[in-house]
Amino acid sequence: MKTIYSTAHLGHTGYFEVAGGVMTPGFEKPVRAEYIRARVEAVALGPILPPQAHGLAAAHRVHDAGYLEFLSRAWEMWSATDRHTAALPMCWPVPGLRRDVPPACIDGLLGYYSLDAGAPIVAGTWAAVQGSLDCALTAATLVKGGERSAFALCRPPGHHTGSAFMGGYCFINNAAVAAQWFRDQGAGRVAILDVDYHHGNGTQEMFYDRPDVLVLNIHGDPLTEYPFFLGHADERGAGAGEGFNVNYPLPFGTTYAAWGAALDDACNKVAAFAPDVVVVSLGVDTFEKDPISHFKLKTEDYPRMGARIAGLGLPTLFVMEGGYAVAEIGVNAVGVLAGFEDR
Ligand code: 6XA
Ligand code: ZN
Repeated sequence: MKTIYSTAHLGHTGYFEVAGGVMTPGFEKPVRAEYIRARVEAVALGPILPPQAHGLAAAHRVHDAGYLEFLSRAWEMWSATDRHTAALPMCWPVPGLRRDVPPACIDGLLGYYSLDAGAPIVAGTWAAVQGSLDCALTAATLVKGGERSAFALCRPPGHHTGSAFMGGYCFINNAAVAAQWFRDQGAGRVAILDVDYHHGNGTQEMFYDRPDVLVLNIHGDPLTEYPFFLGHADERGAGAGEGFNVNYPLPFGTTYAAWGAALDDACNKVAAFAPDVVVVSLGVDTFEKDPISHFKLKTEDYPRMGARIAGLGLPTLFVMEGGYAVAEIGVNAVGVLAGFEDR
């Protein structure tokens, strides 16, 4: 399996997040991707290749134009106000406030276009975001060209990003853009299987009323876990998309016994849908030692996960999402890919 990796991610660094009420160095940091890349090399998974530049046309298919314009200019606008720390929002248009008049200043726009204060923007963020998207689209091109699978080593991740907001470390929804790109390239049906610990709210939002993209999420129950406001089992899609969104919210402490049963059910639904391609939002924050998550998967569970997905016998694009136990992130993420390849 080929891995697509961009050094552009290295510039998205040097920021803080609020965790437990305390300013904390970001859990989503460059070493994550570097350890995964090192593990890909160590097990000789296959070649590691740089992405081709794709521009933003594919992103415009699922993202709001005003949002992408904001993202591309956010650092320039923020630093023009003589602030040099990461740009973060502090005020949001919750129900009861107006959304019809977009603010004309960077502080207002940050809130207007975000879910939370969890997607800090620094000088290198926009280049990293574009590099991450390029990794997804370059890997998608390999799969479209006939490879059984490919691994987009994306950083920053993407699945919390909706059509017009950032959040949860995410800026452009790499998996969603790739899924739409497959459709635009002629795939009739695409399945997105999100195995990250957190619900992929952005991906769900983008395809919620569509029957051509089946979205399945296995994740921490939003009653007690981020992103809190989406990801319940009764969210089954809307209109023509009714029945084409499937959520598996699971409680804190979930081990592979229950997690694997959800995966089994999800894979059966994917098989019945018979997509042309599967996009896996691959997060390994389900790991028992993850510092911000509460599932109890073990390192030996990740190859089993990969083998079950391989059992679908479908072309598969893996897109990296979360995972913050950095010492084990390479072993776990590449464990899924090696399990997929049955080695
Ligand atoms: C709250 C937690 C953000 C979760 C990010 C993640 N700041 N999503 O891993 O998959
Ligand atoms: Zn996550």
